[in-house]
Amino acid sequence: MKKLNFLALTFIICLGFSGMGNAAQDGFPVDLEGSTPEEKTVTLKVSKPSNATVAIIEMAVNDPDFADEGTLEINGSSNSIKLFGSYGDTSNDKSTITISYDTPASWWVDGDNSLKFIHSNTAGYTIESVSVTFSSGEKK
Ligand SMILES: [Ca+2]
Repeated sequence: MKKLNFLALTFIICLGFSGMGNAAQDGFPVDLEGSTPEEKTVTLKVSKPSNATVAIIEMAVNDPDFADEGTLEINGSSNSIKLFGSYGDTSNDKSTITISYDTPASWWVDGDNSLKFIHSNTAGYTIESVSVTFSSGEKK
């Protein structure tokens, strides 16, 4: 009977987390399809494990069709990702695709993180959602 209760509880917790994953994120979508230069900063809360070495940031982006549309700064200008580098391909015109970048875990803090999206060239892009996964970098 105890085991059943435990399973039920696990199930409820999983449901809770999946519900959170589906909820609209504060500050998103980040719409940067105006005239350049423009920028928007959003706060993203993450849970960073103490042994994390790598943070994989995954973004659903609409219209990442050029290599040099802008920049993402994570907690300051010294931690920046070029948008969209090799993902920037004209075949992504007006499409939403999921892209991901490996970043050093040291760029991130446990709790609130500042993500500054800068639009510097082209017609721009929209970031629809962002998620971050931490890894200890050990081979599995
Ligand atoms: Ca674009």
